[in-house]
Amino acid sequence: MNWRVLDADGTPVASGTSEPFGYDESAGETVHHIDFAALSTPGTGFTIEACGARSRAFSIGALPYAELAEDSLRYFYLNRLGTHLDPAFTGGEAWARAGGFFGSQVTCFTGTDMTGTEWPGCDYHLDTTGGWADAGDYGQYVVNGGISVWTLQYVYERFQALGELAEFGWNGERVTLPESEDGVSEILLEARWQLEFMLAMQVPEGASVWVDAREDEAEQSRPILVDGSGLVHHKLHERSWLPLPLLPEDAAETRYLIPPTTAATLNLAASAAQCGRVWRELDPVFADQCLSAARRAFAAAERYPDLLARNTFDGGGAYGDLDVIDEFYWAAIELCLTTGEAAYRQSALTYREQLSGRRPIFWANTEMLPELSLLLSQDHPSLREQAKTIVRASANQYQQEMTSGGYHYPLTPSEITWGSSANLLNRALVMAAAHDVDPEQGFRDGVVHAMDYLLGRNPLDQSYIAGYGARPMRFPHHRFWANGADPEFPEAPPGALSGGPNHRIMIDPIAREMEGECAPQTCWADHVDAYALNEVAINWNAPLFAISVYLEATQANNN
Ligand code: 9MR
Repeated sequence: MNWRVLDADGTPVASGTSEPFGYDESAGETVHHIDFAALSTPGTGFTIEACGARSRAFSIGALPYAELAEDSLRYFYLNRLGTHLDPAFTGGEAWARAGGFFGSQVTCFTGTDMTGTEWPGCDYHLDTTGGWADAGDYGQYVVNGGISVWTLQYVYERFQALGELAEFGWNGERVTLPESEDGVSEILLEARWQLEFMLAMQVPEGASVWVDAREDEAEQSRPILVDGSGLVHHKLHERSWLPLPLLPEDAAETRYLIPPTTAATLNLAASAAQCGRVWRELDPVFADQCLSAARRAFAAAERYPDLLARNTFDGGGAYGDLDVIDEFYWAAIELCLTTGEAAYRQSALTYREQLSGRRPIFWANTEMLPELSLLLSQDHPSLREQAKTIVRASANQYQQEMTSGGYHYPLTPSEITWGSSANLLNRALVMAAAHDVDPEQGFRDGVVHAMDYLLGRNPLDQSYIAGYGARPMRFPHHRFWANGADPEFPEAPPGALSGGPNHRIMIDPIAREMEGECAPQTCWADHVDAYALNEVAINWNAPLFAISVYLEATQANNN
């Protein structure tokens, strides 16, 4: 088919013939490709004409990702608990609100879990005030906290390695926070807000705690009392799910520490180890606190390597994970990078042997994270060379998968599941790192395609990012951005990312209705009740931030 691009005055500025791709099953459409990359004149009001139809108007801008980078970081401030959200920092009055979950002195879960087992509780309280809400719920989960904090700190470390922090203003000039301090990166300050919560979830030295010691296949939990020193509680939430909408100040139910798990313990070990190096110069006391917590956590995880999280406690997400070798590998490498100690290196190599391949990054699949950290280090040349090979191989795979799909984006139908937007962005993160290593392979194009897809170049003609694109997501499943449920509550703020299409775990009331009726890429709705399709979450916004800053910086530097 012939196509042309018109400028705002209707003058043709580019034209060509489409390339038929054929039927794309995951999109449920027959697709043609057009390529107008040659058109780079900045302007607004461009449209594409083909087959007698006209596209929405679009712009061509010099640095389109800069504002998104700031908004996607502000997402985290907007989800802080244990603090009032001050309009000076919210990027708009609508998202300011009173705080809740102040003076959070919590103790261990007592009573009956979902498998019918009684839990006796523990004799200590932890002050867990602070941290971020995980998502549309106010639950707080160490497992998901770990990958999110790691991703923010990784962005910081990459800039630091390239010497580009100040050049792009990420030394405190881009996003203002209550803690802002001259020269200190807002990226680190925001990550610290959550990290301090995670540190507070660690069992005090010498305290005993009940953990679930059930065998692999057992349906019922089996509490045993252990020396909890260094272990980390899996999560913190109420006995049952809170209603929506709900202001944090109105949340009055008691919250409980859910028993420690090996995965939560290793999530703290990995992200606190990384903290131990990124804060070294800026705040040595905090860096020491992080590193010592990380060491204790790692030792505790080695003492109890099979405290596995399952769906046992109601009122919050499960964040279950039955394989923690990848978390062991991740934590060992981060500790090795921070301390340079041979024992951590040896331990990392042992866990690495046991990995079964390199899965795409996901909150439960963390074995690629340490490879990205290794790329930034000068200290372990042989590990770094191996990391390059591993990252390149994954990027090649994603690139190939991209070219075999009609919508030309690096995701496979099997990953169009709960949180698919982040699956896509995490693949983009690996392609971005591969581009750093090997700029000649076109990997950065894959990153751009991933972002184009999220911003609207998709079969639903939908931007999954609030405030961006022609038809942005507006009504997420969120207890405060709950305009979809109650007009008194705000819509999603700019820079918040929807979980995205999901054709695999269609368990919410909206998704259930669509099941079997939608092509994978179209199983989505901008609906407040669609928590499996349209929630937001810290581990999804973190790679959105990472990719926005990456695209902004690489575009500005022409690399
Ligand atoms: O992101 C999580 C996804 O991978 C799981 O399939 C899903 C069901 O267990 O849970 C998602 O995480 C949710 C968490 O359990 C509770 N807070 C909201 C999270 C995002 O929907």
